[in-house]
Amino acid sequence: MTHDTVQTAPIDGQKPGTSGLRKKTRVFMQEHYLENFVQSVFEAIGGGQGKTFVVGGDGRYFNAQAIQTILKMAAANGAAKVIVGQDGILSTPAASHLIRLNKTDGGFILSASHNPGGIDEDFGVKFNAANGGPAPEGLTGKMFEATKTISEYRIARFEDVDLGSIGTSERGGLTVEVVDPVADYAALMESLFDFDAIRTMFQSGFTMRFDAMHAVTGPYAKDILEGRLGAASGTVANGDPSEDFGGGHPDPNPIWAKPLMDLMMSDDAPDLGAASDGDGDRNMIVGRGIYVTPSDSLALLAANATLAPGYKNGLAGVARSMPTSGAADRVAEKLGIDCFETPTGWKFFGNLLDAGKATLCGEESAGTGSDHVREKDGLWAVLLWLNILAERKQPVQEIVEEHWRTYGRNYYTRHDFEAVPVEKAGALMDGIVARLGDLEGQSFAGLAVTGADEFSYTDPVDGSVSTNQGLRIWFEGGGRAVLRLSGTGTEGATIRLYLEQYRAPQEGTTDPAAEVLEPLRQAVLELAGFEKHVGRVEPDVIT
Ligand code: G16
Repeated sequence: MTHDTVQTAPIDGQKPGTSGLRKKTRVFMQEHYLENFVQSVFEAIGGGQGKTFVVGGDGRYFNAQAIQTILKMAAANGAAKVIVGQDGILSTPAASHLIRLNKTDGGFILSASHNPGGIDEDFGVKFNAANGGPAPEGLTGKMFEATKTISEYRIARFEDVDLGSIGTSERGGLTVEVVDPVADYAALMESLFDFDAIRTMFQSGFTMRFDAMHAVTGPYAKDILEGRLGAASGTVANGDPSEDFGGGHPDPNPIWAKPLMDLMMSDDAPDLGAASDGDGDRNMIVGRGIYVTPSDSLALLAANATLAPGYKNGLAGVARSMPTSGAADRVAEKLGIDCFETPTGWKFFGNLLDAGKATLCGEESAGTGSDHVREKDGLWAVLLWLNILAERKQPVQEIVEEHWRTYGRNYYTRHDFEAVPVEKAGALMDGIVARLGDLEGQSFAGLAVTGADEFSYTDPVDGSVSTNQGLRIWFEGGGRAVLRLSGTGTEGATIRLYLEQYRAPQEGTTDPAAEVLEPLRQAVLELAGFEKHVGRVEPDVIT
C-alpha cells in the first residue's frame, strides 16, 4: 500500500466558523482544498497515529467523495480505525453518539447543516472531539493556524471503500467499519423516552406529520416514528435523503418548511407537526394552529422534562445561547437550577454538559439537545415533545398557552439580512460598537435605551474567554435587541437582528408577536442605521 506525501501550500480563508468550515461546494472541490483542511485537523489534534475516528455526513453532494478522501488521509496519517455510516450517512447527533459509544478520538462530520446542497450550493467539514462535541475554540484556533503554514499532506493510494455494505474491511493498515447509521441512535432514544406511552398515544388516534426535508433524518424518523412507535405510514414526509435536498433549503423554520406550516394552520392539521434540517440536529415544532418558537420550546421542554424517563430525576441546569430568549431562565428560576448564557455555537455547551452543570441546552436557531450526546438533536426534541404530549394528554396550543399564563411570555423574532457586502455589515456593527458607551439614556423612535454592551463569555469550567460575541441593547419596558454577524453563511455577511419583549401574564400573552415587537424594531433600525449602511430595513428572512 503506498502512502503519498503531497506538496501543497496554505489556502486563504480556512478558518472554522460557528460550526466548522463551510464554503461553496466548488470551493471544497478545488485541488488540495479539502486535503489541506483535513491534514490541518490531524496536526491540530497531535496526529492520527493509532487513533479511531467516526466519519459520516448528511448525504449532500460531494459527501461520498469527501469521505473516501478522509479515509485515505486517515490511513496515511496512521489511524487505526474509522467507523463510517452506511452509504456515508450519519446525522450529526448520531455521529456524536457513535463517537461517545465507541470511545473514539473524535469524528469528521460532513455537512453544511441547513444550507442548501449541490455542486453550486454549500458543503462543510466539522471535527468533533472525543466527548462527541464540536471542537472547542482552542482547537479550531489550532486548526486555522495549521492551515496557514501547511506545506504537505499525507494520503494513501487505495481503491475506494465500498460504503454500501455493512461490515469491516482493512485498507492500508486502516480498519474501516461500515455501520447501520440508525441502530445505535434509535436504541439511545428508546432508553430516554417512554416508547410504550407514545405508541399507545398513536394507537388511540394521535396524528403527526414529520417533514424530513429530503435530508438525513428521513431514515431515522421512519425507523423510530413509523417503525418502533407505530405512527401511520406516511407520517414522515420527504423521507429519502437526496444530494440536493430535493432542490430545497433544509432549514426547519416557518419560511423554509412552509408546506408543513400551511398544513398545521389548516383545518386538516394533525396533532403535531415537526421538521428537521440537513444534518438532523435542528428541529421545528408546530402544534395545530400554533408555531412554537425554539426559545419557547426550550423553556417548555425544561419545564416538562421530568415526564420523560430519561430526565425523571430532574435537571442539573439549563443553558441557552445569548440571542435565545430568556424564557428558559424563568423556568430555571422556578426550578431553582442554574441557567447559563453562552455565545452562539453548540461548542460552547460542551464543557457545561461534560461537567454536569447543564442537562438541557437550546438555541433560538432551532437547536435543542441534552447531555445524551454533545450536539443538538432534532429527532430527540421531537421525541421529548411526543413523550410530554403522551403524558399530559393536551393539545400543543393548550400546553404553550398555559406555560405563558404561568411564566409570562418572551415575545421573540429574528430578522436576517443576507448577502450583505462584508464592509457594509462591518460598518453597521462598528458604528454601534463605537457608540456603545453613550447609548444609555438616548431615545430611538421614541424608545429609551437602558443599557448596551458587547457580549463576552468566560467559560465557568475552564475559564477560557470568548470576546466579540454580539451586541446587546436593552430598552425601557423590558425589550432587548441583539445584533451579530452569522458565522455559518457562505456568501457575503448575514446580519442577524434578534428582538425580544417580555410580558408578564397579566400584560397579555396571546397578542401577535410582530405587533408587540414593532416599537422595538423601529428603535433598533434607527439606532443601527440600517437604511444608511445596508440600504434597506426589510430583512430577507423573518423567523
Ligand atoms: C450552527 C451552530 C449553532 C448556531 C447556528 C447559527 O448550527 O451549531 O450553534 O446557533 O449555527 O449560527 P450563526 O448565527 O452564526 O449562523 P448548524 O445547525 O448550522 O450547525
